[in-house]
Amino acid sequence: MNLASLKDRCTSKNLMSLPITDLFQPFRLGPLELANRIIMGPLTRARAGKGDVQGPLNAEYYAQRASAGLILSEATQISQQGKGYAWTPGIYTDEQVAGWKLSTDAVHKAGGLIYAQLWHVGRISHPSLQENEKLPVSASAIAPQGKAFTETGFVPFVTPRALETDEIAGIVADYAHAARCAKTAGFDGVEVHSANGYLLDQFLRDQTNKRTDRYGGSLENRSRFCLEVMAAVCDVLGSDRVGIRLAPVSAANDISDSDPWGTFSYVVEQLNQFKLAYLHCVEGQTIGPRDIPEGFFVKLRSQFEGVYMANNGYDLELALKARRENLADLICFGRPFIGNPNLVEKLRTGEPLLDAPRETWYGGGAAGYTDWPA
Ligand code: 8OZ
Repeated sequence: MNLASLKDRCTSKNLMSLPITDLFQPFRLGPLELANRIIMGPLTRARAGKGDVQGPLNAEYYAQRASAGLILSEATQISQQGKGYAWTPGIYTDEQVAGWKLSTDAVHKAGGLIYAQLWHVGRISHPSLQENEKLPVSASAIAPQGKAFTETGFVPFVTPRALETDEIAGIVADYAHAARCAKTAGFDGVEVHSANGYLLDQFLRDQTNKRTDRYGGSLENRSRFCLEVMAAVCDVLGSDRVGIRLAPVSAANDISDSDPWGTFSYVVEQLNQFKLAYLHCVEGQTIGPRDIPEGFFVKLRSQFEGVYMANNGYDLELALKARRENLADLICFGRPFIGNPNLVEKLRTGEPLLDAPRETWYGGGAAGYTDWPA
């Protein structure tokens, strides 16, 4: 179904004069006026250059997609320690800031808005991606199942080193530094990536956090790191330019929790103190099925006193339903933005979407990146 066919079905004159959906209508997000409620989700594309610096090609890619209501950048590491994949960009050096400035300028020139997604992968890394081949860090010394994506291919994950209690303040400071860098680079805000089994998620969930200090054990303790990061980032940018991403029921990167509802309803309640720009949830399995416990995200959303951004497997039909039933304020589209830079227009007119093959997703150059027809 597309919007054109939906309109065809409305025969009453009255109905025709009413907007069928507000999906394509402007939306106020903190100080920003989004052109529509369609968000380009964070998409790892692994095309950064030397020093994890983005360049003109990345700027062209983002500018091509500027008709999204808001672009969320690909996950971007806050430090070398936060890196877990080959060729992902950073946002902590002057060169990285200058590189990102090309993208934010290009997006703004094209009439769009862009947030940076701040990322620390924790144990989802490998010594070959770390400074001096150090061990990756996590809440506890528990190895994830699976393989790391390095410059020489996939290699098994290693057992990470558990962070010392007194190291955590330094990582909070790294997030604040990255937020300052994002501001200097011209981003309109930042999203803290606290989902998909990366560092903050490793602290939140009880399968990966076996700590006995003030960052482990109780819900209050497991949430402490994430909330400290949010406070620090809000301090830098103002909370109305800060969002957070959670994936409460996703098992991505070998993570789980004995009580996802207990953990994440607590986290969301605590997040209310900040008055964030939004809460962004991966509903179901990351890059996988929307297998959601009954009512989970409806309840979670009702607990959050702010804008709710829904993500995972959305197509036009599901997005229209989400707005019709007011299940979400903003709808994130991820993979469809790879092959359809003008996705918003295509959804509006019903033009068929192109499906970008998996081989184009990660790594490489312009092919499969900036050469999709608009
Ligand atoms: C796919 C490939 C590499 C990274 C995430 C940042 O899961 C990612 C990611 C996804 O959030």
